[in-house]
Amino acid sequence: MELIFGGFQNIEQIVQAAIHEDVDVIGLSIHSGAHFAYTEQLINLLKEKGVLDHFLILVGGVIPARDFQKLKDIGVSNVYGPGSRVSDIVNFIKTNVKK
Ligand code: B12
Repeated sequence: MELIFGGFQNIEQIVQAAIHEDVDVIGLSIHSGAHFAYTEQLINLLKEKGVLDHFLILVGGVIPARDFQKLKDIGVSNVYGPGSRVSDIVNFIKTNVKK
């Protein structure tokens, strides 16, 4: 896998980079408690551009377990909170990447 670490970009920059680099997965790492706001913004922008189907969307970081399903309901493929095993994340990506 090749990883493009975006650093601390805003959602517009992340979407622009994902489209430009033609990535398979967009992963957000959010520790601030603002996971709904950022994730909704990401999904809405991808929808607006008509490219939501192109990407597997993953969210990780300090996300309470009670929010996992709500994030999936708005379009996230999977959510990984603290203590997640990297091997599980890698396996999920390998199994679910869309191309
Ligand atoms: C280093 C650090 C930072 C660095 C991050 C630098 C960097 N480039 O990564 C900096 C200084 C930038 C930072 C900023 C902030 N931090 Co900070 N930070 C930490 C710290 C010390 C370590 C985090 C870490 O790397 N852990 C090691 C990794 C391996 O574990 P992890 O982050 O839990 O990740 C695992 C899973 O969550 C998951 N995962 C995480 N991200 C992703 C992404 C994807 C795509 C996937 C698939 C999986 C995944 O997989 C990992 C493996 O299991 C923690 C305290 C701690 N000991 O955890 C606080 C901590 C996470 N930070 C905290 C806070 C509050 C913040 C800020 C909100 C501070 C602020 N007011 O701005 C910001 C938020 C930044 C953001 N945009 O989300 C709190 C969160 C509290 C909460 N929400 O309940 C913590 C817990 C500290 C604390 N006890 O108060 N932080």
